[in-house]
Amino acid sequence: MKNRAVRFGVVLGGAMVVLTSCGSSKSPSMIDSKGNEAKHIAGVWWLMFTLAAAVYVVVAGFIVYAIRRRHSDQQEPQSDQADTGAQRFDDRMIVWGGVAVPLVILLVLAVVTVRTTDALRRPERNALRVEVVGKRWWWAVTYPTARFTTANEVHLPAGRPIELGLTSDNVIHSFWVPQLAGKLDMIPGQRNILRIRASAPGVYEGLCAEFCGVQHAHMMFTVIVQTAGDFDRWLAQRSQPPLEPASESAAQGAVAFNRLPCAGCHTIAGTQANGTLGPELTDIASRRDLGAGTVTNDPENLARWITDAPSLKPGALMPPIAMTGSEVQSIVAYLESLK
Ligand code: HEC
Ligand SMILES: [Cu+2]
Repeated sequence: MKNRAVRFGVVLGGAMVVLTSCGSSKSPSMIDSKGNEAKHIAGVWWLMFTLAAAVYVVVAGFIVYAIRRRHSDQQEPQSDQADTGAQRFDDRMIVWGGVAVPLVILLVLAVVTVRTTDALRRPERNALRVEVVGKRWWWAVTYPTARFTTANEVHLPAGRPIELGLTSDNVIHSFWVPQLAGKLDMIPGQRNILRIRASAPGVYEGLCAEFCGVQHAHMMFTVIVQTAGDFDRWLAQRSQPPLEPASESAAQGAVAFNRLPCAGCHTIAGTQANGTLGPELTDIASRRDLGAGTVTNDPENLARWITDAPSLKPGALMPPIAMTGSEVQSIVAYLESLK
């Protein structure tokens, strides 16, 4: 019985370590930090983990000790004198182990947490501003310096401080890139500031961390961190409107796009399409996913998405749209040309 309890404790402890530290490419771990802010947070996490593990080991030790003592007490009852001695020991343990030590641990954690939170909020000069608005269920991303908007992908330069302005025009969302920074709520009518400095180029997964409706689970995004040079080139290229459709089919697609309801909900820079209910499509061909991480962006998924988006993302606020086969073909060709 005693052994089983101990074994259970060890297994539970081990399982918790494994569960909290596991991460895959689509669900990254916050302790695998790749940015300044995430490193601070991971530091606090490790401190908490170490202290909690120490407390766990000590408490488990006492449980084993208590079980043993009761066993031996039953076999050979102690004298009265030994009993009062044990009582005094127990009282001291309650004062130290039950009050003094927890107080010190909580105090240390409080100080470290407050100092870390403070460090994360400190404004940095010449930070690059990027505005992100939480939508249902996708992300509008704007670069005010370049007057360029995109969706569901955030390009950032490595090593440079970034000021992300976060807000929402519907319900509350929460912006979270575990490997780069802590999560921060996106609240209608308020602009919260999240500071990020990514240490190295790479692709980092982000997600909505506040339940926001039926497709909350399909509200993901990608952060693409580039070298400063690559980023500047990307931004300069994005600031230009897309080229005129080159192929016959793409040109027909552009016409169909404006005739069908698409243009009322989507913007394509340099054209008459200027709707804002759906994601900007100016650079749709260069984006990795469709529907905020729901499916890969390839011609097949694109064709299915534009005719019946809710079949891929139930509840999506883009209605199924009736089109002829050739309209679908040409619109896909047009969207594929928007790089
Ligand atoms: C009523 C508004 C509305 C109309 C009309 C509409 N869309 Fe959308 N569209 C949306 C919304 C909202 C989303 C985002 C859905 C989501 O991810 O939850 C979207 C997403 C998309 C996406 C995926 C973008 C991305 O980055 O994930 C494409 C491509 C797209 N629409 C193309 C079209 C085309 C082509 C048409 C016309 C045939 C069209 N849309 C008509 C609202 C609309
Ligand atoms: Cu959300």
